[in-house]
Amino acid sequence: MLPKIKNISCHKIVNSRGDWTLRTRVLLDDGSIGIQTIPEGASKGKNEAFYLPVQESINKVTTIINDALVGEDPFNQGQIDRMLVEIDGTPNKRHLGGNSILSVSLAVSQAAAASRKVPLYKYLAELFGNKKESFTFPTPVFNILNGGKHANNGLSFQEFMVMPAGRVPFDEALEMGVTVYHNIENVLKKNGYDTEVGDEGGYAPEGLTPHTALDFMKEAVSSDFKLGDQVFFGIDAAADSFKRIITYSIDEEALHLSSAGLADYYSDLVNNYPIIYLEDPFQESDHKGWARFFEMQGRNLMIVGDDLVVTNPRILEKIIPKKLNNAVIVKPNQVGTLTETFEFIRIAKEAGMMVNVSHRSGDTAEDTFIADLAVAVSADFIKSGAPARGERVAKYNRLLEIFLHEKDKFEE
Ligand code: 2PG
Ligand code: MG
Repeated sequence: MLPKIKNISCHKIVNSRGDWTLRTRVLLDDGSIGIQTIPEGASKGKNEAFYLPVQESINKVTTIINDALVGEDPFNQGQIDRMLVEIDGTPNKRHLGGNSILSVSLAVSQAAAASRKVPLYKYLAELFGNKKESFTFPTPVFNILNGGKHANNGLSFQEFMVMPAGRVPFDEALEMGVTVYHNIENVLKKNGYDTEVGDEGGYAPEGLTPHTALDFMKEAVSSDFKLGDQVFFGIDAAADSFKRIITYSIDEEALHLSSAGLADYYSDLVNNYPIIYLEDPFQESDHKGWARFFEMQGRNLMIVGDDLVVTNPRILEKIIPKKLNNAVIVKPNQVGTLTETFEFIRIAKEAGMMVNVSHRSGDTAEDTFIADLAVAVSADFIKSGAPARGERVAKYNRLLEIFLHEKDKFEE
């Protein structure tokens, strides 16, 4: 007989930012267990699934959701997620909470994989319909300098990242990230800057501007790699956080720019630094700004929607015809179920968009789900912050484990 869901329990734990979050456990009647903790963003998109206060969320998981799902088939992920969405009954999962729903949705998939005795990425690949013989690995995008809402250092852009060129083997990519991370620490020290870190493990000294940040990155990369050949730059501007009523304000350079002015500012950066990736360059509602910039730079650059599309398949469908972006961020907790996350990825791929699976700034070391997810769906990229701090490296280390397993086919 196929196993059924026996019990769903949940308790609170502390995340990387010192905030409470959920740890949900799904038990099957064959003894298999799936455990999922839930990340939380700081620079959230307005249309993300609702994050219910943690105690309320625990109550929903252990009463309404547990009562509804006990006895259900854990291998029918589509049905489980449909039930969760239907019981919630609101457009943004306000009733049960996106956090409650996601914790159960993902924990069910983990319990199912455990019951089948297959690694999670293989089970997820099967659910997604990825029938590849061998898995491709996402290119990691390492965040080495933090600003915006992830630091308190007056730097407007949220994330300054380095990425290897093309598809280098994952172990080499990780080696590059680690080397540049140490190099930039030395560059900062040499130039008299502090080396405290922000929420995602990147350095976050006061006194940086976008230009000095990129100059220091140039120095940090150039000592070991060919800049613009082996290693490129990426930025998550998270523009919502420096948008004032009318202007985009880069206060550290005394700039108060219109949307068109900001597009020119970015173009200038792209002409002077090897930037190939720009995430949330404009506020999510500034579609005119996105469209103008996409027209200018869409052929040269990955223009990545995060807050713009919030992993929501219905929102992405409306955005595609507007020609605003050519890549998307995938964060399961923005939408709340595994099935909707898969649907979003499918739509993005069909539209020819690059896919970057992402952590959140508040995260846990226990949660490596996005590593397995990125491999399962053959995502182009993964971003999980700096190659430092437990909750960030847990994902990279899990990818390394899968990579070595797939490469050498060693026994799990
Ligand atoms: C982002 C994310 C992750 P947060 O904007 O891409 O880096 O930040 O989790 O704070 O929304
Ligand atoms: Mg972002």
